[in-house]
Amino acid sequence: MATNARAAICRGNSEPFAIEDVELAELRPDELRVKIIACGVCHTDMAVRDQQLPVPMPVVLGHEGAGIVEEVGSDVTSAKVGDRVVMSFNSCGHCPSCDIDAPTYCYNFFPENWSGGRPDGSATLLQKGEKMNANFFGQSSFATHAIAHDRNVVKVPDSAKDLPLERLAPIGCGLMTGAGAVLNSMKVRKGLPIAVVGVGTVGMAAIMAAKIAGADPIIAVDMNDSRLELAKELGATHAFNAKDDAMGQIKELVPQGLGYAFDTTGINKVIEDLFGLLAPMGIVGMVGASDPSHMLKFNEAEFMGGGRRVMGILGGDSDLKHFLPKLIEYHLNGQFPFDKLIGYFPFEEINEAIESSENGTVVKPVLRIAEEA
Ligand code: CXF
Ligand code: ZN
Repeated sequence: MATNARAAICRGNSEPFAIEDVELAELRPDELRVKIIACGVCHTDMAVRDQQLPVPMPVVLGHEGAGIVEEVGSDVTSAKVGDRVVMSFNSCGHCPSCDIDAPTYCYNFFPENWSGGRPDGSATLLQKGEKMNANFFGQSSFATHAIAHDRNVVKVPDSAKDLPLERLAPIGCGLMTGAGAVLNSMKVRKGLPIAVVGVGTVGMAAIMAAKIAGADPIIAVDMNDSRLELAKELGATHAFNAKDDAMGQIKELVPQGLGYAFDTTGINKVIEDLFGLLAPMGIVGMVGASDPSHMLKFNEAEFMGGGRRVMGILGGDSDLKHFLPKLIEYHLNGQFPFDKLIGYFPFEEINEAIESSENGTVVKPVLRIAEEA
């Protein structure tokens, strides 16, 4: 039996998101139906709206959903009916990357997450009986209900039973990307200096994780002074405004060079400058969305001679089933206070939530979609 739901439909950037009636398809054996309690808003949703990513439209976006499982297919093992879950990106489970628990580099990432339906082309969502593009990041959580998959659902651990789902919703995207880049990808070492350029959700998560790792100093760079203040609250030991020769200030502070430089801007000049500030064996980690035509230039002798590394990082190399519970534990211990980034909006105010992210007033907007009973 199809399930009726309400979903925010994106028809591009010439019109606002509109909340309309839709129907969910029947579950396949590896799928779950989740009643969505809350969903974070991410820049990737806006990139799709602006048609910078090849996702078919119109579409139901939203990929930071948290909710309660209402129904499970016969093969599902990750959660059962009534469980509280968070959702993240989907992966195929049978490619060379998934084989080594590196699902962010799934060979089938596009069909699993961005094709508008299941990899076989079938619809997870319909409107008036016609296919509606959905299954975005294996969920499409800007909706009252979503179909998710065994591989992209993580049950909230019992230790976090008192944490509201609306707070946990955003854990499966920018937060895990920034924290994972520091803890999993670059494996930041205690006592080494790190610079984080761009302190949106990803950069702030990187700063909190750098503090967990014991990096020192932890340098935040951004153009927004109030964000730099917040970065300091979350663990940055120094904060430089990019307008005030931040690269020069880093050089002065850390003359021996940076152990780690983490770029969230995707601007090639910034990445090249950061490369020039690396100590021997230093790593530049890159997560920023960049212009697809851009090329990077760096000195071959410095690259090879000092064993320096330039590292492209997707999703913080997160193996969801292990890493998301670990981040939740850090939060419970007070070491990952990401709630300081969140601003809440009712579902009906999805367009205002998006606006708040774009004008920089809220770091991480989260939509409240239903009350948690
Ligand atoms: C994603 C990219 C792929 C892995 C998880 C996070 N970014 C979403 O905005
Ligand atoms: Zn995202």
